[in-house]
Amino acid sequence: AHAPITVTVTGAAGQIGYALLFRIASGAMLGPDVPVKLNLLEIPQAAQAAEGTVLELMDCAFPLVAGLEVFDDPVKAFDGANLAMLVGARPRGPGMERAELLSANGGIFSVQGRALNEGAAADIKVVVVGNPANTNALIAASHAPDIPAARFTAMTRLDHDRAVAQLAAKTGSPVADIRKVAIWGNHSASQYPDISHATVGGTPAASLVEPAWIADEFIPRVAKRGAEIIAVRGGSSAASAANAAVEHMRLWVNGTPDGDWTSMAVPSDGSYGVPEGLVSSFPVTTANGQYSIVQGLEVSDFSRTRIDASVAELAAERDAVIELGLL
Ligand code: NAX
Repeated sequence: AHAPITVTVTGAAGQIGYALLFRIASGAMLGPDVPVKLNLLEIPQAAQAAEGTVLELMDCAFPLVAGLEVFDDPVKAFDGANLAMLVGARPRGPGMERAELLSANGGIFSVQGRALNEGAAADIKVVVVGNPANTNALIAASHAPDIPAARFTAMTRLDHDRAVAQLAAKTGSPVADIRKVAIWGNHSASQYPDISHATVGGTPAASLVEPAWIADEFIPRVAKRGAEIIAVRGGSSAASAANAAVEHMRLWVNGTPDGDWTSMAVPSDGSYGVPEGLVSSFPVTTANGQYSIVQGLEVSDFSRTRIDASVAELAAERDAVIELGLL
């Protein structure tokens, strides 16, 4: 039998946490043969609500659940963690300045980076979902000197899935026919959803749609989908974000299928002119628990401008957290 994998989920009592924990416990993330120990981290005020979720998880009688525990101490919650899903973050309140938001989250992610450094398992893999996700991942990595920075990633799979869904709807094709959509840059409205390498049933996507649709409808629709969900649903994306977090980790652990890739925000190695160290989204393939940035893609002038604009925003966020003393 497979040894249990310890998965720590932060923000466990939040709406994404509520959608995520049941998927992990059911085996959707690591497969039907892998038992999971779930460590739920919350702030003290929300620990009781997380205990309520634990009661419900018990009541599902999931055969794969090998442990369920709630913590309000990050050091204990990350002790022995193989996978860490950092969902909890400080939301942007009304009238909150960007520096305030970065500083509040810097406090959270520096503490969690140190706690991971102290006790996580040697094979720890981290995905940051809580916003500003890319920069939060950068902060956590910088406070975990003994963990390779490459293990700290941020989630852009929701943006990737949104792009796939929009392209499928536009071309009237099944989602399963779509390959090689990519998200570049920051998980923010500046992101660049790219279909220049994508195919639909083997045909280049760019030959099936008008350039104006790409520039004026597809890109802004995907980049601003979060706001659209809030406007229509009256709450921010939750189940779709949880699904994307499951997919991010599932693919990282189990590998991307032949002939396709996923999108992940990872510390740049300088590929495609993205300054080294910035946690920026790239198309990546994964195998044997490791990811590699897809190399050698042609970058058009159209793509270059958009990648550079989003990367400039990431560099500005990094400068702001350096100024706040968080790196
Ligand atoms: P909620 O406000 O419902 O839940 C957040 C939870 O985190 C709360 O229960 C809170 O008590 C907890 N929390 C806060 N600080 C914590 C800490 N230091 N340690 C442990 N837990 C802590 O938010 P939810 O809708 O679940 O969203 C969570 C985060 O995901 C937000 O930052 C949100 O902006 C971000 N998102 C990121 C997405 C992405 O694609 N990367 C998409 C969806 C989502 O908007």
